[in-house]
Amino acid sequence: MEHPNFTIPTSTEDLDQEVQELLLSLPREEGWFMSAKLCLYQGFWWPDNLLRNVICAQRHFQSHDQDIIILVSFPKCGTTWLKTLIFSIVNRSRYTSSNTPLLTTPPHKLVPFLELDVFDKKEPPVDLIGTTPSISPRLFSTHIPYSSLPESITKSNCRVVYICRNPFDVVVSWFHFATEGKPGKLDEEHFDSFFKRQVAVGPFWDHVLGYWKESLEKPHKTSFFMYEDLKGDIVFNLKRLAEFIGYPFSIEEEKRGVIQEIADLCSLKKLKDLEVNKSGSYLENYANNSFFRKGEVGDWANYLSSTVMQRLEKLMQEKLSGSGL
Ligand code: PAP
Repeated sequence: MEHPNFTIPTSTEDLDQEVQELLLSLPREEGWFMSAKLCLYQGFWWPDNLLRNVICAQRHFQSHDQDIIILVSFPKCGTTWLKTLIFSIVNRSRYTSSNTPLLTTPPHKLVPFLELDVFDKKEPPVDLIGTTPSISPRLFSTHIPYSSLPESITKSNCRVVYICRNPFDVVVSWFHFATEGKPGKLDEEHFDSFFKRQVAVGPFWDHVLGYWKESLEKPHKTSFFMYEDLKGDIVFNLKRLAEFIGYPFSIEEEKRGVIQEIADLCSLKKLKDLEVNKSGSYLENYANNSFFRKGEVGDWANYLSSTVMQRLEKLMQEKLSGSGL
């Protein structure tokens, strides 16, 4: 397969200097459950330490019509799950469920984040984004909001898959992720502050609505999935997903139960019990097992009184009003 010629930076020292200067000029705040400060860049709150990578991705990432599928999410909306599903769909003729790399490699390593993995390096990995990437099709993920995506993604024909989740379950999930191993109890104030304070890659509503609108305007380019829908009918949604990314299941595959096999392989229970996901850590900071918890829909109801629940539901309706979401 031919790949376009594109330049990747041999060194990003100039960019580092530029970002340091930019950081001084941007609004900065303490973030919700973040140890790093957040800065407001293009309308969204980014941890200081990721801004450079986002800018580097915006300037240097080149997508290619056929071979890239970009998986986008607000954190804690089902990123890890979607990575395993897309990886399995795309590679189903290469691997079976007994030899898939998913059994031995954490999902985040198989589908790297642009801003956390690919452009985190001083010299971005040439095997992945150089002129002749060793992997095809390339699969990437990102938390970058639509309006800040590298132009090459929005202008090319590569597919964008977005996964969204009920924000109240996102709060629960994020709380447990952030307080892992530390004392703390999730209370109603945490929910309030998630919507009032600065949250990494937030505001949540703007993130979701940016991709929602895009999926309505260009359904062939961006497809919008809900975590809850995947939970409700995984087979139906896997078919939809496979079709959208250009790897539809054949009737013969359906009959052989290939879809259900992928669903089972990527189930929370299966992934959580794998040794590779039980131990070790992703990017040093995050234990691999912290990406696999309960995976329940509606867990938030266990933490909220009906009064607060009603108030937050009203807030959600206001924020999403008129969007059709
Ligand atoms: P990230 O954006 O930081 O990568 P992400 O994977 O989106 O995190 O979110 C983790 C959530 O997805 C966890 O939800 P919980 O805290 O409510 O339990 C995690 O359990 C859930 N999750 C991970 N893998 C799966 C899966 N295979 N099926 C369903 N849910 C999953």
